[in-house]
Amino acid sequence: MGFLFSKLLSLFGDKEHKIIIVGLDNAGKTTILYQFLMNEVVHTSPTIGSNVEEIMWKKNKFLMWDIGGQETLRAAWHTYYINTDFLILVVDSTDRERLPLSKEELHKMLADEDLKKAGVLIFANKQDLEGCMSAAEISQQLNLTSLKDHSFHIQACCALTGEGLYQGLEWITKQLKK
Ligand code: G3D
Ligand code: MG
Repeated sequence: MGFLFSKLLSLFGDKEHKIIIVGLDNAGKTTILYQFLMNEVVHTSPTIGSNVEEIMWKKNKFLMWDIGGQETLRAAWHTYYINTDFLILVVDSTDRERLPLSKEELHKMLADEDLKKAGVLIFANKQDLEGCMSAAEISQQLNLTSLKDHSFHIQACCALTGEGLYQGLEWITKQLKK
């Protein structure tokens, strides 16, 4: 019965896909989540623990988890990995100093068994700020081409205006059809 039900649901394109949004504190994760949710900028405060919201996009239903990125919280990221379809890594494109740390966290996460099948979307956020790194530069510094077992995509964006965010979701939607 459960199988039949989930089969029926998938026929209607109603399966819920789990996405986790990770990245260092201040990268823009919560701003992105709430842009997707209501297309308006909210005033965020540092996330303690996590926020979760259901987002519909082109008949696809996503359950998006925004996980707090402070150092003490990063140790708990792995508890969210199970059944994740997509991992969104948000990078503050002006934060050159901590890009190596983002890289380290990304490669550590992707080595986890529970994320073996997850697609990876990187948001090169804060493209509105002067002196920010380009998506190409971030891609190189994160060593994305070394990701042999995951499909990945990097998208430049500005979470404040929403620019680029839906191109990112579009990539995710395309992956679902593969
Ligand atoms: P986090 O959830 O990853 O920790 P937040 O990050 O979403 O809380 O955002 C951290 C700060 O960065 C916020 O500023 C937010 O407004 C800002 N921010 C997020 N995205 C962008 C962007 O694309 N451009 C610019 N210029 N700022 C952005 P405050 O001042 O509220 O701390
Ligand atoms: Mg947050």
